[in-house]
Amino acid sequence: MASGTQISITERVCRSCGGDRLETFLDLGKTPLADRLVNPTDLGSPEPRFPLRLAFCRDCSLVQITETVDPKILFADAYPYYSSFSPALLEHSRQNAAELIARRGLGAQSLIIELASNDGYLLKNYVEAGIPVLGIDPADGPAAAANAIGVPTRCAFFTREFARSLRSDGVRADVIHANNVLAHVADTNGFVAGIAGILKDDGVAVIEVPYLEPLIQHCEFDTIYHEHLCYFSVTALDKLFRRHGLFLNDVRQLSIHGGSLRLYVEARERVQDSVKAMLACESETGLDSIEYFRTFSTKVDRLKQGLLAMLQNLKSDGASIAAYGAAAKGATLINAAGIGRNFIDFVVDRNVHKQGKYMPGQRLPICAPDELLRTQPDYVLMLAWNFTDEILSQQQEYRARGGKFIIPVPTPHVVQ
Ligand code: JHZ
Ligand code: ZN
Repeated sequence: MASGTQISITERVCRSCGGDRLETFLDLGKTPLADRLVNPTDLGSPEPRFPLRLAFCRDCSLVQITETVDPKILFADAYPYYSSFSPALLEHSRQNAAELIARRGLGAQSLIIELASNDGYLLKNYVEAGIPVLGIDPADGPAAAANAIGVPTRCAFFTREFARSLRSDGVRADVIHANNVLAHVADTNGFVAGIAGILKDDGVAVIEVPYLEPLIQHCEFDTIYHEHLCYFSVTALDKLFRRHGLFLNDVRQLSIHGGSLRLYVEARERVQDSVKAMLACESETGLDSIEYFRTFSTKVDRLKQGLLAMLQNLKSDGASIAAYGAAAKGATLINAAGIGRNFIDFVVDRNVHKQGKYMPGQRLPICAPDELLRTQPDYVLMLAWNFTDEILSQQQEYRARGGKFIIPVPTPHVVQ
């Protein structure tokens, strides 16, 4: 990491509305970057750590972290996340594309753009149907993987300026996908303005974001890390899009990633009941007020302490424990709770780009999943708890031999 350049800044005003009434309600301390896995050759050097604090904007209700780490450091260099390692995500994406193709009569005359298109996991469905696509992603490894499977992808950050240059080349999209990226961009308004700039008048932006409500209700605090700058409610999103002449017309709740929203955003206002109902529900439950968030920090502490107590008991009974999923959220969990080699022998992950490296901070070694059958630890801490069903069904042999999983959220519990 380059020294001497400014690699993080602390924000004083809201990322969306620019208001200065930000109120911090959770402090996870200084943590290393969740997706910056440590190479074996770097084990001798310390990792940079950055403050991780969550705040609520009293003006527009947006929940956000207050530290912005330089995106080039977060995403561009050796970014290890490849979407295609999850069969469930691939199926979720296939269905999303198939439904839009049918509903909107997309064909050879259409253009589909995906922002943060990663390794082409979603756009490949359109390519197979003969529909022109353009992927845009700043991470060179995943972008190269997409081009290699025939998904044309430009390796770049999507910004207001980039959108302008696309538009001046005559590029305008019928559908813009942006999954799990809106929360990641430092210039939230520039990104949304860029979408407005390249969406056809009758086009739709189909955007997926993790939803704030289950994060708070199910204590999914480990999904908080420096890549995730914003944590969205429908209330905050509605305001954000309107500022750029776009309208959140339809919304669906999805179970993926611990609870997400799929947003249908258009240039023409025709707000459906789905959006009206969620706005009403959020104002009823208080998601638009700081009071709702006041107890969250205590809940997080309770979860961390409960998990540590469980691991300590198992260890003192002589149990061996591994972990599943070198997920970014896993890095937050182990670093915030202080779960290191004293508890966990190794982490397994199917992503070959992660194997052979070490989890940030706690430096747990990452191996291939067959290590579980080779060493048969007594317990496995499920760091990728959002894929629990999928992983449990893959691990039937380990479980049949007596292996058990510890699921950390919403409250730590064991499954046989
Ligand atoms: P996973 C990522 O977060 C990164 P992470 C990113 N910041 C984001 O926004 C969210 O997703 C949405 C592995 N695995 O996807 C793959 C198996 O080994 O929950 C992953 O390394 N076997 C962009 O990193 C990890 O687990 C399996 O069968 O928290 C899961 O990480 C499956 C299903 C996954 O997200
Ligand atoms: Zn705000």
